[in-house]
Amino acid sequence: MKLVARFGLAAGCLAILILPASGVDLIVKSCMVAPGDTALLPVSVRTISSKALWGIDFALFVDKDAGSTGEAYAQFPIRGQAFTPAVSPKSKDFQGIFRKGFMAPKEGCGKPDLYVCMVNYGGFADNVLLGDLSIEVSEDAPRGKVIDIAVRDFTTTLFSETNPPKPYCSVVRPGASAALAVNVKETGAESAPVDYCDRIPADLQPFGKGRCIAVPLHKVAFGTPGDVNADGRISSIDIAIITSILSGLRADSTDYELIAADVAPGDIKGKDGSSSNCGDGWITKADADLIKKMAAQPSALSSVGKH
Ligand SMILES: [Ca+2]
Ligand SMILES: [Ca+2]
Repeated sequence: MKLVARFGLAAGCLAILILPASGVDLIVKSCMVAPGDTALLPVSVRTISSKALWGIDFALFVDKDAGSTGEAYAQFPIRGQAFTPAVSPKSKDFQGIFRKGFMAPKEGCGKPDLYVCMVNYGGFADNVLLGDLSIEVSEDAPRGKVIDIAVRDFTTTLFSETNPPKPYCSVVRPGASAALAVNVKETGAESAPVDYCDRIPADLQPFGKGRCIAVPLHKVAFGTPGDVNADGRISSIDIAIITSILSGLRADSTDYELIAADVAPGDIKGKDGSSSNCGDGWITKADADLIKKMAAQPSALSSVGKH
């Protein structure tokens, strides 16, 4: 099998990843969000192939952890808006985003909280932003906690043409699947393996930024960007922690610490204007510098990224 070597520096070490020459990386960035606010998680893909990505679908499951009232700490909005596509469909294209329509799961499978399907005739651009996931976080979500957005296999059901439609065939679907075009014609698409990335692939590491620590992907952390120890304020303690992360002295950093420390290059505002945050998926000196600014001037984060 033809193999492609991908090189990069991760956690200060030379990492050489050997991956199949064909496939798709599915990248869902993590986000820090205050309790009671809405998190926006950018979803992007890139094709590890010279062939164009034609279509992709994936089923998402949110951790069901809940507070004393029984309300889940994090969930997709009830009415639409759980996924906002960033790719405009052409006449033949298809975009489907479902929260319902799945039958009781088969053994070993679950019922997804959200299913996203996108087909783009002629292919997507490479390294394309597909859209943004919206996730509502409850008021009683505890600061410092992290929940996961998983991609897993699921059961779906096909319906007959009767009125009302009757389910007639239950199908187990892979958690994520993709189709690559063999050529530019509308025939010959082939299925491709999807890697739901836990970290941004090392070869996408920003160049010339010095030491880079990869931040966990597809997670929502409850708290304030830059408040690395989740004590409700940004202080010298947070500066000390990110300094130790960057120096390699804190190898056992938690997911929360890493997501909270990834503040640069700037913020992404929530739909309601609240301060949500998605860093670039890497902790570098720029993050330490910005946290130092934030400790001295709490508005430093919101002033970055506006230009
Ligand atoms: Ca703090
Ligand atoms: Ca960063």
